[in-house]
Amino acid sequence: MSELSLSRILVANRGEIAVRVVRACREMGIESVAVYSEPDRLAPHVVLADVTVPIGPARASESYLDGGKLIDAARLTGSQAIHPGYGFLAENAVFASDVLAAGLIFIGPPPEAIEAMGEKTRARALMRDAGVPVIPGSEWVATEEEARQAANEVGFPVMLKAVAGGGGKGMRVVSEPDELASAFTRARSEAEQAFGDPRVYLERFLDRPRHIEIQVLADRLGNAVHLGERECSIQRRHQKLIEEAPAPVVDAELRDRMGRVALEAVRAVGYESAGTVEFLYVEGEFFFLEMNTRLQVEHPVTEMVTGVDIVQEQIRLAAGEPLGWEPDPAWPIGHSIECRISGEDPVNGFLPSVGRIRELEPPGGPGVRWDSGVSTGFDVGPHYDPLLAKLIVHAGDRDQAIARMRRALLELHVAGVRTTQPFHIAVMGEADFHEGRISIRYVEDHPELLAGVEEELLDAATIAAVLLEEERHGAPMIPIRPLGPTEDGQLSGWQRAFRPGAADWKAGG
Ligand code: MV4
Repeated sequence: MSELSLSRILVANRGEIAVRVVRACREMGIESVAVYSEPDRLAPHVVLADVTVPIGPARASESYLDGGKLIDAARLTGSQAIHPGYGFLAENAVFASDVLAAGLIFIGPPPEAIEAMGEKTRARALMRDAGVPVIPGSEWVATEEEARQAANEVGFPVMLKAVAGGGGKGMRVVSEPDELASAFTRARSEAEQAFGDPRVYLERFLDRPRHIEIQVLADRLGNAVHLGERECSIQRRHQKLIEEAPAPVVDAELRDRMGRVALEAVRAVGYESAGTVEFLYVEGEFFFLEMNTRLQVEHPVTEMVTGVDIVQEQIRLAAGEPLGWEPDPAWPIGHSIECRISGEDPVNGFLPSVGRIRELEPPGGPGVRWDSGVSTGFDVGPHYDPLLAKLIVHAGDRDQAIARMRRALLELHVAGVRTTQPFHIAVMGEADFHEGRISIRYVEDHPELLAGVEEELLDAATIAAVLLEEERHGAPMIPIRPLGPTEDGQLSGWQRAFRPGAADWKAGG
């Protein structure tokens, strides 16, 4: 590889993604600078970096969201570039242009591309003109009467969306004409509240679509490639829980079509760097939803099935290197699944769970990747995104990947903080998931996955063993081992489980 013009990068983030970027830097012979808030003083991203800079108190607005401090830290440390990770300032066009104005490289797209994709009706028009299929819908509608006319043209049910939207805020389904008046008023005031812009538009409402997205990479010379799709439907309240590549419903022909369309989107906004074009898929049709102008949480599943290091590519591209390679026609190779391990208690409505991580034993073995932002002894606080780590597996095909993920989840041991681990174990045993029958409503369609501990299934000996385990660990036990008989390899709800070797653990389904 030719000598890169970058020798030091400031990582303007924390947690697992900051660790991921630090790792990419080290492999490329680039020094990394970690920034940290007070409670993150001993966090893994700080421990692993070459240089560290304190940037203030826990409150994100005074640390990780303070663009001025981050740019000062880059100057102070002689960094030539800033990697924003995801979240925080990653899709803030003002921050991106402030970085450029300071004479630094922003490891991401041009600010204009961030801005163009931020305004939804503008993005839709841009995409439509580029030949990208968009969901049938309207421009922004100023009055209830305009909304009614547009809804009649599009056909009920419709969805009202905020022009300044994204992430699901200010969205409203309108099933029939009667509901339009109040939905219009509410959507506008919600949009005003959330974004300071009351404008709304409408689209035909798609029921139970799949969320499928295409990963792209583009250089500043106009070369662009796509790395295929990720299936990201399994989510709750717009937080993804499980992602995989390839998508069960996408064959080579559809991948090629979606990939071409994604590259048209890239061209239309003058995109550079790594990015993701999101689609809703329903019954063989797909429609542009939005473009994420950043590195995404779920990028590893694409890395596993292509062998491309997306973060290293992103850094190379930011340094001005040409893309310089072609996608391999053999992609995707095998199958990859990612489970997000977050500090949320799935038994209690995914309530945030905070506290000290007393014990942490990550899984290992063939095809297992553990991207974590925490270590034993770390205090998980309430200030930041609850994502603790990502468990990623790669195997020959989807069935093998599910078996491998289930095996890895059963090996994982976390004590001190409740996590989404048991939810994931339940999904890996659920029939619809096995059959690839998923949609954005998968979690609400499967309330049994959240049924919680079924005490009546436990006999006295088991309860005694569980209590003993809890006492030994000084904390509520994290269920990691499905207990009791299973039918056809699936769990009926997710059951109390305990550590291998702690008591009479039998092989589950
Ligand atoms: C939709 C939709 C159904 N029909 N648009 C949610 C976030 C926002 N960016 C777009 N979203 C949706 N738009 C139409 N016309 C359903 C959703 C949606 C969704 C989309 C992707 C991933 C998760 C989702 C969860 C709920 C709703």
